[in-house]
Amino acid sequence: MERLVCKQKDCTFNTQGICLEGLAITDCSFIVEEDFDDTNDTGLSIEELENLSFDTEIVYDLHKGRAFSYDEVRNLLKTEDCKIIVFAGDAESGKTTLMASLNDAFQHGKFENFIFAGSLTLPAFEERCFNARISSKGGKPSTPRTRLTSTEIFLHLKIRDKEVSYPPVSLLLCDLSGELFINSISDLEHAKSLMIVEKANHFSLLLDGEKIMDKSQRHLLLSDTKDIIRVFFQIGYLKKETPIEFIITKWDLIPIDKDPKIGEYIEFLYKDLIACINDFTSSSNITFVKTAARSIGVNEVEDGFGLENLISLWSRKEQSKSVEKIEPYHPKISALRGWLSFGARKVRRVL
Ligand SMILES: Nc1nc2c(ncn2[C@@H]2O[C@H](COP(=O)(O)OP(=O)(O)OP(=O)(O)O)[C@@H](O)[C@H]2O)c(=O)[nH]1
Ligand SMILES: [Mg+2]
Repeated sequence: MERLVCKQKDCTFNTQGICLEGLAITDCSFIVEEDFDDTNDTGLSIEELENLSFDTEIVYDLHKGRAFSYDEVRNLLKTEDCKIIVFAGDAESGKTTLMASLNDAFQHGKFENFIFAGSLTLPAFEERCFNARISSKGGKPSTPRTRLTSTEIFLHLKIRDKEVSYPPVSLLLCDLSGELFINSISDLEHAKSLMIVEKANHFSLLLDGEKIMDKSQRHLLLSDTKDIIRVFFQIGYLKKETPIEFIITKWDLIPIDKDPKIGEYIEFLYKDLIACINDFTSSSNITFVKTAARSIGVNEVEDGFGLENLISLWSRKEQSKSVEKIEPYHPKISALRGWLSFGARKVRRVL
């Protein structure tokens, strides 16, 4: 018997029937006919299979679409080249909502230049969107807080340009609790346990738009953001070449047209953040993006505003990282350290 196989390394044709280059079977020179043994993947003939008795319990370990853990990601990266996007920023700055909204936007065809090319963690995306959708019917949308000790933190999203001129790009979106980053500020050992930052192809630092609007909170937001940058440069996890995005979230809550002073403050914020990075490197790999992943419809900002700019940034061709040494942080130890450093920060602020 004969079957069609693709000879190109890592092509998804053999596993999913989809040509990596987006070509028709007849147009792809890598797809060839090959002799095929009529026994099957089990190595048994049809007759032997029919006579099998099922006394023995066979357990197959299929991935059910949960977010990936570190170990699972290590395995995945052996077969699929993925870009790791680490989302950092204060608790409730909108990290999880932004990730979930990316998938939502793809499902609703909201992007002009990109299409959805698959995900191994669709249920995990759905789980994160569910509460926001339910509560948005009754008023303000709300995403459940990410647990400090969560170990299943990677969401997988494969994207492609609409013209299918380039191969798809796989993204691993890292959904950590904001407290882990805040705790890193006052505890270097804790910061070092977030080794995934060193492996990031992109470090996306979120700035909460709601806090930018609140004069009593904006100063602390800026100083915390600069401290996060400093700590990860100091321990060498952020490097000259690491692309850094500053993402202002909840742009729908910022009435930029009504108050010119806000525009001036945002200009100042940008300059201050660039100056902070320039203390460590003269990198030009810094981008500012404004987003409203889940707009509540004020200030005429639509849902999903700015997300395409992010997709466009992440889909650029760059060197991907070696995956051998991805290590998890240790949730239990980190949680304990977190509480201790949280206490220390409170004291620091009171003083
Ligand atoms: N108005 C508005 N609210 C938003 C937007 N994005 C997120 N939010 C709200 O901000 C709150 C916090 O969002 P999360 O995504 O849970 O924040 P997080 O950074 O993941 O928080 P932690 O998991 O605690 O670190 C939720 O109630 C969201 O509904 C937005 O674009 N506009
Ligand atoms: Mg979260």
